[in-house]
Amino acid sequence: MHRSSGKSRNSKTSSAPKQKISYEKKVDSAITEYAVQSLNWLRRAEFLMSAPKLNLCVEDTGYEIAFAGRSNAGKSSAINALTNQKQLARASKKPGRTQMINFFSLGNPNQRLVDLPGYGYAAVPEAMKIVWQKELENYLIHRQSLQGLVLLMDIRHPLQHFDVMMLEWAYSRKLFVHVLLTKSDKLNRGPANKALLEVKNALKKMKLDFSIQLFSSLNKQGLEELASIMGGRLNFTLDQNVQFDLDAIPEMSLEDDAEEVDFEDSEIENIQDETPNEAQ
Ligand SMILES: Nc1nc2c(ncn2[C@@H]2O[C@H](COP(=O)(O)OP(=O)(O)OP(=O)(O)O)[C@@H](O)[C@H]2O)c(=O)[nH]1
Ligand SMILES: [Mg+2]
Repeated sequence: MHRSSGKSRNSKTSSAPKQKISYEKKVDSAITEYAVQSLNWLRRAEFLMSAPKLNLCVEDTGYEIAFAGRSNAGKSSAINALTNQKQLARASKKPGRTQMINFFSLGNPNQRLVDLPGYGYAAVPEAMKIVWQKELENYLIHRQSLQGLVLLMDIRHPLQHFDVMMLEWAYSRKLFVHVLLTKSDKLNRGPANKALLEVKNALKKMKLDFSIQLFSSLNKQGLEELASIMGGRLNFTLDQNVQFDLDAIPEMSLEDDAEEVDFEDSEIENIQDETPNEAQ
């Protein structure tokens, strides 16, 4: 049962973050017991394996949700925020960091998060891009355990060409899509809500099975909402024996050195690929 606490986290977070944030931390007005327990469950995440292609992925059983989006959209950071682990997925200022399909188990190998390589990273040689696109397509079309996608788009650059392509793939497979407008900390509340409404209206026209929210790995806006969606889609069931405890919500923490360098699209085109060719 999802039960609202009706409590605000304002009091809890006032002592909060290490890093400089020039805006007020945005807090969901009501946090459900289900969200809290989902967050605690997600903290169990462990790296399972990396695969360069579909036929080398973990066994296609159980449930998984894949995080997809343009390079630098914040996929790896979102997985780290969600699991409250600083380096579970490797995040980087340098676009193109994630180069494999990375699987994370949630206490059980049949419930997984998947960090996909970002698309739209122009510094990758054309031939490699084509191979990657094919692998991504293979994964999205054939993966039976895939329950849905979390599609991440930088709130300042939503619905780019590849994002629309992902949405079309999702639609063709009747996959559920949960959209995160990421880096919401970069905009004030008014412009952020305006962007949310605009993207929502555009998606409605695509007749998708979707939901959408604002998200920030930096100030943790939308974390509980995302955790609830993950729990629901990955078949996480509420443990009625566990006491609902608001203090059990993971505290936010982002190291000072995680400060972001922004890459505008044109800059992404020009960055040389210095990323080592290793897992993740
Ligand atoms: N301000 C801000 N910066 C963020 C946020 N999320 C991620 N970043 C920064 O954006 C950059 C890219 O983040 P990643 O999580 O590595 O992005 P990615 O989508 O996994 O990138 P690829 O692996 O290249 O596909 C890093 O410098 C992060 O610190 C956020 O919510 N707010
Ligand atoms: Mg990544």
